[in-house]
Amino acid sequence: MSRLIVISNRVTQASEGKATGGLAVGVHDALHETGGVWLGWNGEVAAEDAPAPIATQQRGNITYATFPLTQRDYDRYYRGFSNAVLWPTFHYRADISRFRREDYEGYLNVNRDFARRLAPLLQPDDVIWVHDYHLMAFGRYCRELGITNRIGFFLHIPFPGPEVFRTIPTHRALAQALCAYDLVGFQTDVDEQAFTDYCVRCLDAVPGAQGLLAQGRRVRTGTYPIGIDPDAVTAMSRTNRSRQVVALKSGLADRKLIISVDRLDYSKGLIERFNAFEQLLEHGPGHRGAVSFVQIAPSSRSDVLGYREIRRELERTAGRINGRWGELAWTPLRYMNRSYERSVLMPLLRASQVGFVTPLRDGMNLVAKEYVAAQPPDDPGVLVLSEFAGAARELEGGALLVNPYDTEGMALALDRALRMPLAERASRYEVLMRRLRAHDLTHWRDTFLADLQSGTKASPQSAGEPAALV
Ligand code: ADQ
Repeated sequence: MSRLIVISNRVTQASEGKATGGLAVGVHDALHETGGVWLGWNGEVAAEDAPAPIATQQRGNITYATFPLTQRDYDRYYRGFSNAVLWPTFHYRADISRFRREDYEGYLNVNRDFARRLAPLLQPDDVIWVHDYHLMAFGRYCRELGITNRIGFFLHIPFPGPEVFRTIPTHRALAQALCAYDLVGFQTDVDEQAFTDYCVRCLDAVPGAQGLLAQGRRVRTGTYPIGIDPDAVTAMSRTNRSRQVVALKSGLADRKLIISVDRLDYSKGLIERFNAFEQLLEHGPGHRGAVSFVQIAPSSRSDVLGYREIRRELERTAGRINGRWGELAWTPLRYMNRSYERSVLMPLLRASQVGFVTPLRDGMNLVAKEYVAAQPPDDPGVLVLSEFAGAARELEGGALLVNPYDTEGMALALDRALRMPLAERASRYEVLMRRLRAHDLTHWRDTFLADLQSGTKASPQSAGEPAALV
């Protein structure tokens, strides 16, 4: 069996207790089975401006190959092009994108640097799996270095419609760079179609049974919705011995609980959600004093422009809602700008009657899936889910789908969820669990890697002409 090499912006080591998210867990599982290397940034910014050497650490059959970024790379590649251009634009927020040529050049430099660091570690049969928007140009640089191994790329976030993608001044070079991969995977068929449409319209690509013929080579595309390990989530949700969970339950008394868990980000639709909760109170007097809403949203990327403003706006809105509706014995909305361990989060999801997951745009949204798996089968809660989360494609029919731009519609869905009879909740839960099991994390990993390995290996001739990226 080939060795697996995983490349991602950040490398997290499970044994240090940091690997909490879907990507980290999925990558660890994949690597444990085949053995291999995980290469990427160690999360630190080096004091010196010269690139630091790779530090390798062997744990079992996995080699962690990590390095710090220089301050300049961090500013341009990470804070700049990745998180101030690609992240907003791919979430349909071209209006807040801040394109600067030097950031784009920094992005390319780091992508090239990742490829150069990988080259000496490679063996001929290694299969390379690259993750996410930080590394769209990595494959192209590997080809320039003469690397012919199979290289697959998976995009964890949405791929925007062609007209939105075109707002990035270097859109063409980015899409051309993606065509250097053997397989480009997306969360949903909508994302895959958007990429194909762009390539056909702007790169004169020709779609066919074997993938897109673009830039003188074939690139295959596919849809691989990322999943969770439902049984692991269920098991973790049952161990609610934590002090915080006990305190929350006793504070709630007999009140119902609506819960939301996100990273603090403008794509997650937090303000819209707060406003919908307020409408529920305004138009449903029966809910006043009878339901509490807990929003957990720790800051992420707080040094990227715009994030501090969202935090302030959320604090203002939460304060206003509590000031208007709160009573001495009841705080309607509790907004917590801090993170909790998964061992606390999963029991919290289980303790709530409604999971309120309403991003304005999301690649998948694993919290939606975790909410379902954390429910007690004999008295499950209801998932209220944005139709613009990738997860909605799979969870339609079981979750109550809402449009996050429709405040009234979201309030009505909350009302319906809070009053839903047990029989309907149980049958929706059954439907959802069947889907989560059929498309779990193992399925995601195995289908992507099987497709990557089944394709024809790139030959130096088919690696295509390296095109200028600037
Ligand atoms: P994220 O935007 O981080 O991920 P999401 O999928 O919801 O969003 O969460 C990933 C993981 O982080 C989940 O396991 C979740 O439990 C955890 N998490 C989220 N908020 C947390 C919090 N407040 N405290 C602790 N843990 C928290 C990106 C894309 C998503 C895509 C994933 C995986 O934006 O659309 O689903 O990658 O592909």
